[in-house]
Amino acid sequence: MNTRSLMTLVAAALALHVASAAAHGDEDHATPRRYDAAKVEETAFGHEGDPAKARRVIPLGMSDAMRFTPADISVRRGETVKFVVRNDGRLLHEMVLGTPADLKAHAALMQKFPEMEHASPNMAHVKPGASGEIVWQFTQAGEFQFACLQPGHFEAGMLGRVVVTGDPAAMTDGEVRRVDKGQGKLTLRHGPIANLEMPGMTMVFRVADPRMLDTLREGDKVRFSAERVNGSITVTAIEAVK
Ligand SMILES: [Cu+2]
Repeated sequence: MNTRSLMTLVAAALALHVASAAAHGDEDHATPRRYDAAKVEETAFGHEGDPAKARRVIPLGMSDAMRFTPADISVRRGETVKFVVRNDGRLLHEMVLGTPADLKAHAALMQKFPEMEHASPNMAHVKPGASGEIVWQFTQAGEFQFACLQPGHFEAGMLGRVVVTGDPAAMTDGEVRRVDKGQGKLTLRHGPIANLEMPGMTMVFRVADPRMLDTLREGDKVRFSAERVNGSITVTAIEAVK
């Protein structure tokens, strides 16, 4: 073999290597998963959600300080949410949803087999500077977790909590006092909100989606659900009462 054909061979091998590395990156990071209702599998903490039914987007940050921000999330049973996870660090991070027992076992496995790579709908591996998504429907009430299972990250405390609260039908009665479309805010006089342990009062809420304000008028009687989302008391569902 002459030098030239050897160089060609080396170049070809390099190109192949680069191509396969890029393919790994692309398959589970850049390209969004395609939702296929026929392939959805139920777990103890719910199942992959239909992106068309995700009415709430929850942005999350991941940092090299081995933290998720926010690390505490509340959702309502039956709700489909879209987590948009941004990697603000310089290391690879991931978000894996599961039961505390699942995640602990999975983390131990990752310590043993650090090269292990897998992709399922409850996880998003995110390269530095990039964003990933998980669309999930929580079908069971309870306390679940999300963690980064890159070797050592879970052990360093890269862990968060999802509390799935009770009955989706549990709503609070209220009356619209003010609709502020510009700010995406709604003032309601309301009865006690059980899940927030809040007594009845008149207060300003954020709304999960500004479109929720489109049909509301001052004086309307409503039923609504409110939760703490990213530190703000937020109306996550609302309907007018005739
Ligand atoms: Cu991490």
